Amino acid sequence: MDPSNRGRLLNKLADLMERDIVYLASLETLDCGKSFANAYGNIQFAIGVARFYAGAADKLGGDTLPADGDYFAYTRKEPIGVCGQIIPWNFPVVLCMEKLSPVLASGCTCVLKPAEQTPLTALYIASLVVEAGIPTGVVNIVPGYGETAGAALTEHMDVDKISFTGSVEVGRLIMKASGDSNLKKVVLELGGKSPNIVFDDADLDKAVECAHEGIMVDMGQVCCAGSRTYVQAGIYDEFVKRSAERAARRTVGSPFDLGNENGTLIDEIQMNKVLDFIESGKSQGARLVCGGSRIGDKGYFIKPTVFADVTEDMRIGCEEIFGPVQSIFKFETVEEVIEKANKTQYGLAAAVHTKDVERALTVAHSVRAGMIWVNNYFNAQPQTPFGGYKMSGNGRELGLDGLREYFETKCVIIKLPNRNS
Ligand code: TXE
Repeated sequence: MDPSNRGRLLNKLADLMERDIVYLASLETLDCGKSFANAYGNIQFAIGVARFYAGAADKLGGDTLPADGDYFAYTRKEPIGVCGQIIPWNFPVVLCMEKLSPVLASGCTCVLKPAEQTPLTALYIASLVVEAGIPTGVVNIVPGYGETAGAALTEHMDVDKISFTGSVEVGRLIMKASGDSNLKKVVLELGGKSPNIVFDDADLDKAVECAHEGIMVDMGQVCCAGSRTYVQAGIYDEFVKRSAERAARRTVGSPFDLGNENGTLIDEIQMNKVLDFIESGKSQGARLVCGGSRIGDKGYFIKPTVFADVTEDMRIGCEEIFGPVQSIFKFETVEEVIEKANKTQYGLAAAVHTKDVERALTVAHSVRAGMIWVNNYFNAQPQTPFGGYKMSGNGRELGLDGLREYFETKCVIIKLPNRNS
């Protein structure tokens, strides 16, 4: 199919998602427990991703190369082929469209496996794929469990690429499965322990709010959550006090009630994992200043929790919690905080809050992470590449970098009768 036609079909899919946005957002809320407002915002973002890649479908080409001698050389961008795509439960529609859109734009095909906890929206999107007129067989959505359906994709000899978002443990299994089968290309988007650094000169109100949202949104079940809040000594006590007050005000309850900022965690397993981290924070000497327990005994609601005086050797200071738990650390100097920020196996995101542009850039360029936010947290756009350093993964999604991951580069070298002919 012509690239411009692929773009048209992708735009048609985006139109249909826009038409059914309330239904999709309701399904998403029902399935994963995130607030309806967030689910709605997520789907708007996913539609933006589809439109970005629809526009890009006929834009990425190869190069002509300055070859030496009597040769003419150029590159072609060819679609990789069949892509296995495995997604988790925290952003089902966003991740579905982050993976489907470049497949359609590039001319690949895919088999996408949603998470076992949240298959509903991907299945509904499958019906919209049909309605949009995307040819049968191009997009295949296959719900199932990880160890069976997911593993089958990673081991398959006819799958050319796996794009995976999920845990580090499963990321390792996927790399191994690739090595044991056909060495398929693997792109991984894994976890994080992202530092959110606040200097003395930052706008305190904005920084407190930003750090709060950076860890509490979607109950903290976000790979790039700001799960280590580093605060400079001069404002530390005031920052801790205001963060505790803000967390105490955060509304938690039915995700369909528009007055609630947080809904429920995904399931009992995740809730118990987070409660276990909270207990470890208490027993390892962090200072609990807000929350610290489950809400009631029905559903999987956890009180927004804030620990102060956290250090990197505590479990809550170095492991991914994936829950509404803010960990606040104290620091004195730029050099010290850069060293601490980098002292992690992860490298997904980081943020710095300061009015000093030189300091902001020093931190931005010294922290080894794929996304750095200055005086904001979480701003991701369809145009901006997203992905991690170190054990947060490899490859990129979103932006043109994300699209390039779906192509092979073929180089054609032609012998000419004469130099410069
Ligand atoms: O992830 P899994 P889980 C982190 C977070 C969370 C932890 C566990 O810390 O607490 O991981 O969550 C499929 N072969 N993140 O258990 O198991 C599975 O079916 C192929 C961070 O839900 O990694 C699902 O579709 N596939 C993360 C997907 O992998 C397999 C988001 C993710 O599940 C498989 C989610 C296998 N052997 C959790 N086993 C992020 N980066 O945002 C499982 N799967």
